[in-house]
Amino acid sequence: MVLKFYSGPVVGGGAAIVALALAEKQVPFEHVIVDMAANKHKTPEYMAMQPFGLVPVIDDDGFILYESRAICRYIADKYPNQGTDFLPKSLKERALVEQAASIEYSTFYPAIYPVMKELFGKPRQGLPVDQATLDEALKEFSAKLDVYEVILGKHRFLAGDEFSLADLCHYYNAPLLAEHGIDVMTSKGPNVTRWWNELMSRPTWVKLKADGFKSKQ
Ligand SMILES: N[C@@H](CCC(=O)N[C@@H](CS)C(=O)NCC(=O)O)C(=O)O
Repeated sequence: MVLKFYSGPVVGGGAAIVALALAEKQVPFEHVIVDMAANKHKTPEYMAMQPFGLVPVIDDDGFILYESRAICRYIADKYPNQGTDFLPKSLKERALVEQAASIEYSTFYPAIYPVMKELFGKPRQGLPVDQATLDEALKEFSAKLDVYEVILGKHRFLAGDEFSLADLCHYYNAPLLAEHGIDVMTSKGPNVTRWWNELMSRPTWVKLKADGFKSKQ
């Protein structure tokens, strides 16, 4: 049975990285749109799959998995011999990818979250954006990118010279910044700019943004 991928209709958040992982590994899937406006992600049926009532979720022939980063790892491990090898098997290469992936989860994401909350969360709740709060959040986030500038001065991607899960996780919500006129990812320094431009022009990503979550069976 083809893998079922549940998410909202828009390429963003955890659904963006799951869709990208599926594309990189050339895995066919059926996309199931969860009507979040109608709170379908809070129904008992849906919450039996995802107890927090969040997207995304996959159903791989009855095997239910949630948490987008865990799903990406599962896809990489399940299909080692097809598509992009973004989760290496050798001990030290894998450790370096996990180190960089931990940076995304424990440093990058917590720093970008307050920016996203101010920029998107507030308007969605009908509240005005507070420019001083946004500026402060951007300043904090930007300080993390200073360290990225050093790391990316040593190699092409975050964990070395190959694209990996660590890079992939950065598609979670950072692409939304430029879409809303915030150029922090391409104004910090030459290394972050080079890396980010490479990620944004990656063919799988360009296609995903153009086509949306096309079911591929
Ligand atoms: N850590 C989870 C976070 C999932 C998450 O926050 N999903 C958001 C969309 S990106 C959601 O479902 N929001 C709906 C809600 O909060 O009701 C993951 O990466 O899968």
